[in-house]
Amino acid sequence: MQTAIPCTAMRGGTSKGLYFLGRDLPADAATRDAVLLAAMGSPDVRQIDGMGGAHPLTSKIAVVGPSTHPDADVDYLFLQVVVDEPRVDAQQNCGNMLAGVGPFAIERGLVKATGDLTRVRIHMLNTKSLAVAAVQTPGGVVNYQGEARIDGVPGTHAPIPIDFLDVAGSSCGALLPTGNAVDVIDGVEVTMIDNGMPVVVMRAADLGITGYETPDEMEANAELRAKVEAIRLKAGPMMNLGDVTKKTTPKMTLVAAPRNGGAVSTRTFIPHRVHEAIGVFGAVSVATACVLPASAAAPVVVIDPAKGTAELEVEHPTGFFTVAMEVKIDNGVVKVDRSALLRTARKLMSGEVYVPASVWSGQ
Ligand code: NQM
Repeated sequence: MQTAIPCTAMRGGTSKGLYFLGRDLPADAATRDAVLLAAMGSPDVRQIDGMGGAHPLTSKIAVVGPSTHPDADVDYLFLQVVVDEPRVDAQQNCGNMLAGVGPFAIERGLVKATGDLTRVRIHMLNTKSLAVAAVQTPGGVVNYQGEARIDGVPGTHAPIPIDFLDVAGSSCGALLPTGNAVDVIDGVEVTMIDNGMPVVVMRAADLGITGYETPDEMEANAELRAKVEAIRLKAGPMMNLGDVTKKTTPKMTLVAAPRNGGAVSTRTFIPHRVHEAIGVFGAVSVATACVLPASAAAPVVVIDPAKGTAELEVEHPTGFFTVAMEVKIDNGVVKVDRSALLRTARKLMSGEVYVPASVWSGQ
């Protein structure tokens, strides 16, 4: 016997996963997590008995429902299904899966399309913060086709611009949780920052690499992985995240001078696999570190004086991530007024996912 659960598979930005209406999943979190592990085929490095894609970036879940926030249209809970462990992490947010939330909410009738462009106000439950996504809805129907290109995704698609108002410190309590633009851990200068995602920013050269290695080369470097993980475990409590041994944050970004005309080059452990690009909130946090004069990134950052810091191009292994920011620094105190970026998303499949009835027999 199996239980059929309505769901939609979508690419959101450079990630891919299953989107559910909250009401279609078990209300109890432990049963819900068991259902999601079964749906994705975890724990198993190949996720062969489920829908997961055998990588953290393709083992993601969005749970969407009516808003519990007065200024939002929908609630969005992101859940990372760990590929090779029986674990579902509800602590981190995901700005890539976020890109699919607006289209999904409109298609599933949670939000009514308003003219050619529908603004969907999204309450992000993981970080208790708000995003506004602009979804093209000509004739009241979500349009996925268009000319917007994001690096890490082949082809072009309809643009989904997303604005964030209040993400600074949303996981760590402050943009700079230690109060410092730079700290030293294991002899390495680090900037611990949270502008939507807890990230430890370090110079790649200080870890003995160039910072231009491929994700495969970095994952094959056991000495590097051990050094980065040792720093991460010490950074966790300093960032008010507690013991992060079993958590998917903080992310670890190694920066180097830009090579392709951007502001900085990045490679990011998320936190054990290396990202093929960079996460959305990860990029926003790194871009913010880039504009802090005393940060660990500052010595390698190149800001084009003609363009300033209103738009920063973060280089990553498969291209660029552009972050638009309004940041003020007054007497050394950093205030982020707004960040914004462009994503695309595409509905891939809509139907039902099956889990053994022994895991959940349904409502
Ligand atoms: O930082 C990967 C992704 C992410 C998260 C990760 C993300 C973000 O690329 O907002 O999008 O860092 O785990 O989907």
